[in-house]
Amino acid sequence: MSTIRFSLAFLVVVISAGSARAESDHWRIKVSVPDSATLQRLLDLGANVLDCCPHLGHTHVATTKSEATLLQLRGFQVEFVNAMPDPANWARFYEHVPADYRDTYFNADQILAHFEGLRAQYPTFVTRSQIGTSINNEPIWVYRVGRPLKIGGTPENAFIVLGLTHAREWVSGSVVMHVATKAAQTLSMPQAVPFMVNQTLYIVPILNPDGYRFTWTNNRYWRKNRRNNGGGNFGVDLNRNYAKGWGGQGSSGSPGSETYRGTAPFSEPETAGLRDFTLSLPRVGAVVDFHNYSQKILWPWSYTTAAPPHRQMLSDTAAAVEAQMDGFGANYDHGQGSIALYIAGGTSKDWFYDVKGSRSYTIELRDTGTYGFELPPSQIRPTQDEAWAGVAEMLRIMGP
Ligand code: 0X9
Ligand code: ZN
Repeated sequence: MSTIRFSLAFLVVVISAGSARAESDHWRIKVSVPDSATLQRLLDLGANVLDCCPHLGHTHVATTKSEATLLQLRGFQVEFVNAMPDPANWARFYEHVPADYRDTYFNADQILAHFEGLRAQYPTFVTRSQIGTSINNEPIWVYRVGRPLKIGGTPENAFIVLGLTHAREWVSGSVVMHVATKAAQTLSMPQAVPFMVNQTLYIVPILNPDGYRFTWTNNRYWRKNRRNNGGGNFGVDLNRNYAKGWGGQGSSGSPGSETYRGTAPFSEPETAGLRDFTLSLPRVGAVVDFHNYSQKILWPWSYTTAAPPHRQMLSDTAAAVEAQMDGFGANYDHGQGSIALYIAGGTSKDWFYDVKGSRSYTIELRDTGTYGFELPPSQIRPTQDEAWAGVAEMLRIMGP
């Protein structure tokens, strides 16, 4: 009884403190999770938890006003963070915004149109090919940004860049547009020699097109692809579907889980297409899989806390990249994925490192949790700038 009275009093404070923002029916709240029983209760209630892998301490949850009240009535400690547009209507929220990729989020068609624009503007340096077809039959494209291939020379050193593996991590799509744009612009300048000599960027703007479209039309917080797993469950976590460490800790065998690994390594057409494309390349010197959020540059392994064979090289590279990325108002960290973040079997960076020996990274972009996946559009530009600074440094380090 006393809990309920306390909760109701607390709710009044919450609403009045946020009166300007509380007009929206959709809130982001912070729920304290002191122990695993509380966490389990929260998950059992079907709360829309915003952190990928909820942990003790506190976790962000997307709710309606009445769901927030309900949580409080059930004894959860909650705190209002900010108001949000209706997650099922995110597209409408961006409809009226002028379309510059530096200042606003682009939907799937707009992102692909941007890349097509680059291909039209820089036909010598930008080409594309299809690496696969998604579950819902959408082509998955890779854009090659580099100098024309020289027949018979040293095989080019490939640098693979991935965007939008996780559907709700929108700023990763903004960042890969910028990386492609800067690289193409720089290549086309006469003074660009020796920029990207014998190096080629292969950029997959949207690895998970079905999931990404779904975040614009149905659920802003969708993470996985759109595989129908049966029993009302959808989606495989593409970043638990790679072969290295597949099935291990930090992934789930339950089709309803946010980290569902799928029925087998590369069971998904999105990852299988990327695998085949990667294996067709003679050399892959670097890979960056862009995600958000937490401002971390993560190197292998993810699947184990054991050190990778090239630990020093991976760590030194990450430190140099971090030094470049830190100049734009955000502070990044770097570390081994399994240690600096958490153990996760079947992720991209372990597989690329394993099969190609690449300098392989997951870069978790902004922020550190204030806005999380709903990073305000005003932060797109600095996030793009720091990501390009990081990629340019990686190009310098990886060599021809
Ligand atoms: O869990 C993931 O797939 C990544 N984080 S996210 O919040 N974007 O979902 C991290 C993958 C690599 N991480 C580890 N090495 N643990
Ligand atoms: Zn992610």
